[in-house]
Amino acid sequence: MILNHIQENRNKGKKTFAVLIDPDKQSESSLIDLVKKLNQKPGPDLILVGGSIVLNGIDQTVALIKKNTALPVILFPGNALQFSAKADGILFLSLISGRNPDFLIGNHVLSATRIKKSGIEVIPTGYILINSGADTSVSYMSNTVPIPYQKPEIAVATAIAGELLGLKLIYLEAGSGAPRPVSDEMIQAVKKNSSVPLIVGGGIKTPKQLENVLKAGADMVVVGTAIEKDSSILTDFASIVSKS
Ligand code: 1GP
Repeated sequence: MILNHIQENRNKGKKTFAVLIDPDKQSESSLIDLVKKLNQKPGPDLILVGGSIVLNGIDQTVALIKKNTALPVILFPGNALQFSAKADGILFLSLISGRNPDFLIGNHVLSATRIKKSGIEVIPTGYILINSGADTSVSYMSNTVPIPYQKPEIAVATAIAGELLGLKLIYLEAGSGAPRPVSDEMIQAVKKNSSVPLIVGGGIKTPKQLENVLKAGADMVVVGTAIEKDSSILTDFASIVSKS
């Protein structure tokens, strides 16, 4: 079980490393090459698949990834269309920093029956979008306003609300390709005030940024763009996570 794995890692003081694959940013051959690199050790613990808008087929992408790796593949859907029963699990995201009912319950209703029937692991996740200096696809596509970068107290209150609603993970998201990751101060504040595992992603491009995010308290980190641009950083990033 994926959630158990993240929780157990956290209980042992270990961090979890996830690589995000956006199906639209890969050709079939580049995807196979990337997945082969992800299989090397040290490497990620799991693979997330999704994006704010995905035009290529999620199902084919997941099938191709599964064919080339034994790593768990988790859906990270931008909307109800992004589902594949071939995945091992799904982050069932509530966009709790936003006030758009479509991303709080609408897409969930559209996809719930199919997800339940598939039997894949469902991980209820509080998704909190932070303004990290640029407009992001997720903010535009979800029609929600992110939490201001310098307002950790709003992120904390939002994370607490998510936990009280029964969500099992909190994901602090700067947005894919963000100019900078979520601040250390905000990560520390959310970590201090929540007891579920904390995921941090968006804008992590350098070893130093990765170290800071981990040191500030992320239990799991997600890296997409930096690895898409240069997969040679993978070993470096994976060893930083495993030593943290
Ligand atoms: C985006 O948090 C993920 O949803 C990863 O972001 O592409 O900036 O690494 P990057």
